[in-house]
This record gives sequence, structure tokens and C-alpha cells, in this order.
Amino acid sequence: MRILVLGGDGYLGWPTAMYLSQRGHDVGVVDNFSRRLWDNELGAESLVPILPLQERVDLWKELTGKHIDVHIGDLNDYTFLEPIVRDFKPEAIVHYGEQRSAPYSMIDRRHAVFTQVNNVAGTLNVAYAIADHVPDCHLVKLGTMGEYGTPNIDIEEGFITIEHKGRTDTLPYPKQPGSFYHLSKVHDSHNLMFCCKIWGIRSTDLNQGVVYGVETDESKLDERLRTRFDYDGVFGTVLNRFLVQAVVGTPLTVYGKGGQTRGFLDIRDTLACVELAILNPPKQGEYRVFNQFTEQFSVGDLALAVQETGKACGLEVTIDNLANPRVESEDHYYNAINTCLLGLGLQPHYLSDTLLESVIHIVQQYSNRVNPRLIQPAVNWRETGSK
Ligand code: NAD
Ligand code: USQ
Repeated sequence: MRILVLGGDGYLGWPTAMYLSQRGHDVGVVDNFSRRLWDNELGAESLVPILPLQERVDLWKELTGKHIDVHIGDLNDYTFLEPIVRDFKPEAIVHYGEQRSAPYSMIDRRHAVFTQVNNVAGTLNVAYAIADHVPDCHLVKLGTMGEYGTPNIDIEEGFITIEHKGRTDTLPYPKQPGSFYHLSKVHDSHNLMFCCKIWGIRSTDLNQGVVYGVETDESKLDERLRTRFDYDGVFGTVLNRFLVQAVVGTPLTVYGKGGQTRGFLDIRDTLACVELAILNPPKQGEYRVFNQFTEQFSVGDLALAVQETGKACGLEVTIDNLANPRVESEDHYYNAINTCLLGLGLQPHYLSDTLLESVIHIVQQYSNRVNPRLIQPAVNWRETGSK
């Protein structure tokens, strides 16, 4: 299939582009390198050194003989996006190209506004380009489990059937997101559901949990193909951060009581889920939602797992319960349904000591690149950042 990967220079976009290319799809990537710019803004850097995108693509061709198209530009610029969609004629578009950090969106008013404009307007442009030029194209849009928040009932996959005053309807599942970033994903979902209804295009929201890990089958071909790996207090996600903290010997930064429970998945499963969604498209006009995670853990449990594996690797790992910089429940019910992707054949890589050990070994390889200044959380939800 002809597949465009938006955000193809990012943590998930680059491995996805390689994965789909390796499976014989004709792949094009789009990115404006804003992620690299936000690193500069924060004085941060990926732990794993990353080559410029064009060099990665050349190396991929040299090693596999497979070509990946590269388009550099902003999804918010319709004069850039429209001709790409018109000329490449994708049968599927995988949309990763957004500002994806909750803390970044909570820095101050400017970052909140930027996040919502970048994400919501960019996605709307993608929907218009599809409707105008490739109405059969399937949009596979990365959403987030964080759209739902932590309700005191089971989390269904996108929709819930409600009985109210004797009548019944199936409605979008209530959304209680926990940051301006997570809210941008909710706004995207509403827009896409509406676009499917009015234009008859088709879209899958992959409401993904927190991703961990770095190595994929494709990056094993050559270390220079490895994707970025963030550990800083703004873009680093929790398990990846804990693994870096364990290696450099700083206490694991559990926010608050650590009872926050989320869905998690291995980076290799992200790639498999995306391909499963592409190969099993919805009907024209259908908007559907898959919950994309394989296991649920509390942050405190993850810290204990890292401590345990660290011990087996000869690391002394301590745990700190920091005052929580976020506003979120630290002790709550959490049970999310994730049967759609399993039903399509997903074979999960569950979290194991072996996986944790293998990431620890990769982190150890680059441990001289860790900047201790970046480890502590730097953004407080309770402050507007304007003072
Ligand atoms: P990332 O920041 O590493 O990659 C996103 C890429 O999109 C970057 O390369 C960035 O330069 C590009 N981009 C952003 N705005 C753009 C624009 N306007 N025009 C063109 N390119 C743009 O993020 P990631 O971790 O790879 O996440 C990818 C997607 O998956 C995001 O939408 C995120 O919300 C979602 N997601 C990620 C995780 C996770 O744990 N990493 C979990 C759930 C959902
Ligand atoms: N946390 C800690 N210590 C840390 C970092 C985080 O206790 O050092 C806690 C947070 O308070 C939160 C949980 O761990 O309760 C998850 O935080 P995170 O930074 O790993 O993940 P989050 O902010 O939710 O965002 C990440 C991705 C985002 C994606 C989301 C999926 O950056 O793009 O949408 O995971 S989900 O969590 O399901 O919404």
C-alpha cells in the first residue's frame, strides 16, 4: 500500500516508517523537525544519538534497497500538505505529527495555545486533504488513552451505550483529559468523527497508552537506525525515564503516591497495531476507536519492577516520592478495555525482566550523554507560568 507517515522523524514515526517499508509498503514521511527544535528550546537531547532524517533514509536504502520518500514541512501549512497528498495518493495516512508532551503543553499560555493550534489545526488540514484528494484513504490517527482520564467505571473503546430516562444510545465515551495536550487529542477526535460523518471519509483513532522501549527488528540492522529516546522531565515518558534514572543512580522520580495507573505498551507493539489497523480498514464514513495498550501498571509498580531488574543488573536503585507536579488522581480505579486490536491478531510483547534489562543495556551504552539537570520535573500544573 502507499502509506504516508506524518511525524516520521519522531520516536514512533521513524520506526513505523522502517517497519512498513520492510513489509513492502511504499512509504513517504512528513515532518517539520519541530521536535528537534523543542529539544533546543529545553536544552535537552535524545539519549540515543539520532542522525538527520535524510541520512537515516539513505542508510535504510543502502541496507535494504528500499526507498522512503521525505517531505519536510509543517502540517499547518496547507500549501505544503495539499500537493503531497494529491500527488502521493496515499491509501493510508498514519498521523503521529503532533506536539505530544503533556508537560510541554502546561509550561505557560504560549505553549498551551501552540500545542492546541499545532495539533488541532494540523489534523484538520489532514482531514481536508483526504476529503479533497483521496476520499478512500484511511486516516490512522494517534490518539491517547489520556483522552478518557481515570473514571470510576470501565473504559470502553471510544463509545459507551447509555440508558437514560428509558431511552438508550451509543455515544462517545466521556472525556476527562489531564492536560492541554491531552485535550488537543479530544478536540481532534471530535473533529474527525464529524469529518467522517459529513464527507464519508474513514478514520481510526488509536488511543494509545504510554510507550516504552527503543529497539525494533529494523533498528537492529544498524545502531544508526535507532530512534530517539527521551528521558528529560518534559518529553521523557515514565518507564523510559525510570530506566535512565536507574542507570545513572538518581532516585526514581515517582510523582506523589504512585498509584496513578495507565495503559502501557512496547514500542514494537505500536508498530504492529498500526499495521493491523491499516490492513483492516473501517468502512467509508466510519469513525472508530481502538484502545492501543497491552498492560496496565501503576507508576509505583513500575518503579518497583525497575528497582528489581536494576538489582539483577548490579545497580542500586532507590525510589523517591516527589510532590506531584501534575494535577491527577494518585489512587483510583482503572480498567480499560483493549480487545479490538487483540481481536485483529495482535501478539503482545508483555513487559518482562528481559525487556527491562535490554533497555538498561542500551541506556548504559549512552550513559555518558545523560544530563542530570534534565531529570527533575520542571513544569507545575498548578502554575500558569506567566509570573
Ligand atoms: P515525537 O514528538 O517523538 O514525534 C512527533 C513528530 O511529529 C516529531 O518528529 C515532530 O517534529 C513532528 N511534528 C509535530 N508537529 C508537526 C507539524 N505541525 N508538522 C510536521 N511535523 C510535526 O512523538 P512520538 O512519541 O513519536 O508520538 C507520536 C504520536 O503518538 C503523537 O501524536 C503522540 O501524541 C502519540 N502517542 C505517543 C505516546 C508515547 O508514549 N510516545 C503514547 C501515546 C500516544
Ligand atoms: N510520572 C511519574 N514520574 C515521572 C514521569 C511521569 O510518576 O518521572 C507519572 C505521571 O504523573 C503520570 C504517569 O507517570 O501519572 C504517566 O506520565 P508520562 O509522562 O509517562 O505520560 P503522559 O504525560 O500521560 O504522556 C505520554 C506521552 C503522550 C501520550 C500518553 C499516553 O507523552 O504523548 O499521549 O503518554 S496516556 O498516558 O495513556 O495518556
